[in-house]
Amino acid sequence: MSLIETINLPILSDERGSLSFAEASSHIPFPIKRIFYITNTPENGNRGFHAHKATHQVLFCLHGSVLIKLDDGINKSEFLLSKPNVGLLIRNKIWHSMENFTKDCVFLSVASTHYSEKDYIRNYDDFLNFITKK
Ligand code: T46
Repeated sequence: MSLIETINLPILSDERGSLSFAEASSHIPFPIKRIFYITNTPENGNRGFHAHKATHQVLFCLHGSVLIKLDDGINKSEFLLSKPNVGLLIRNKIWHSMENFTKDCVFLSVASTHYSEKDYIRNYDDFLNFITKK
């Protein structure tokens, strides 16, 4: 089973450039509580390797590219994020990593929660225990 759920944003291009937009609860399937972004990534760098108990996110790569790997404890999927108008939905309880960043990558996440370290599961065995417990 594929874990890939992409969101295609409108893209309005003319001689001045390209404009995309996202609205909460229509393009983004949750009320947005937070955004964060990552820049200055070393070539082929990796980040993530965790899951969230409650947070849903949509990830975007506004420039460059990054390979996103998803794992629900049974199924694994990969998606190369490389188009500024294409987002990748990561629901809660999905182990994910961001790998092979290009040096010029501009990575953006819109998230459904405020930041809390308590929402993170950073150990893979803890993740498997969390998703199998009732
Ligand atoms: C995720 C992936 C896609 C904050 O204080 N506030 C924030 O909103 C965020 C996102 C992070 N932080 C602090 C927590 C750590 O001390 O920033 C530091 C680096 O965070 P982390 O090592 O979790 O970064 P990544 O790139 O591994 O993961 C990030 C997000 O944290 C995470 O939610 O799903 O991007």
